[in-house]
Amino acid sequence: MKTALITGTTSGIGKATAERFAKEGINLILCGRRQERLDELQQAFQSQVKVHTLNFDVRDKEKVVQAIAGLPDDFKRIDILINNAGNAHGLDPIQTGNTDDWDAMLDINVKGLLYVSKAIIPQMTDRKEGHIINIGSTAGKEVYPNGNVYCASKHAVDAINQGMRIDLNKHNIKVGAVNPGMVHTEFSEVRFKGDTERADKVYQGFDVLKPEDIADIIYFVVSRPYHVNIADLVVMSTAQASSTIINKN
Ligand code: NDP
Ligand code: 8X3
Repeated sequence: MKTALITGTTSGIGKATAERFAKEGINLILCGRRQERLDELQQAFQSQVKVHTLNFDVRDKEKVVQAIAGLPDDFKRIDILINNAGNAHGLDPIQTGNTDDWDAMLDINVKGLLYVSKAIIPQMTDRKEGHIINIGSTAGKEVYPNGNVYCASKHAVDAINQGMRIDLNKHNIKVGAVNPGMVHTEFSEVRFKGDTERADKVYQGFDVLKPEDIADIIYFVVSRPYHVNIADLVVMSTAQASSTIINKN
């Protein structure tokens, strides 16, 4: 049985992916900062697979290292890493952007992803086997108005995904990105700092992607034979043609 460590499993895409993996018999290391949600998920999945929870902020380099180094024996071998934790903070033009928001997006989406990867990659290179999936975004392919720093963070994920694949190639490690367009999760609620009315409007009037749609694709990616690596995948709702062109009713 394989073991996957998924960051950001307390909500949205990470949670749906954990649910799907549990159904498919993949043991789980669930990560996030909201312990009560991690506990609920552990309760829900532990009749299907082995589950361990890790509570750390991906920004905290020491905690990341400690959490992964301290995994119990049954969970020490990580076959699949899903770098999913991430978010947007604000949607402001560059000239009035909030520098704390910028720090949060770069620290979580870019540096956090690197810290978690650095803590796990050595065991994969030692074994000459492992699979890393980086959750990017259409925002990592295309910049949209007021998306400036969030888009920069996801362009960085795109570059890191390519860099990881190149550097880990000789170690036989699979590396790929899944880049979704809009998915209805807590993403916009976080971006708009709890303004649920504004967040809901983002997804009104069109058939937006659901977290389960992305979980399906992530499971497809991890279930290919070892010699097949999905390197870079972009997925949008049928109603969405680009970050700004959406066929709303
Ligand atoms: P959600 O807000 O629903 O989930 C985000 C997850 O990330 C939560 O489980 C949260 O857990 C975790 N997280 C956030 N900050 C931290 C942190 N500092 N340390 C540890 N964990 C953290 O959003 P989504 O599911 O939509 O987002 C998941 C990924 O998908 C992100 O990388 C996002 O950029 C990307 N994405 C989302 C799209 C969308 O439209 N929704 C489209 C394209 C990409 P907790 O708060 O418990 O720590
Ligand atoms: C999240 C999708 O379009 O809100 O990455 O940036 S979008």
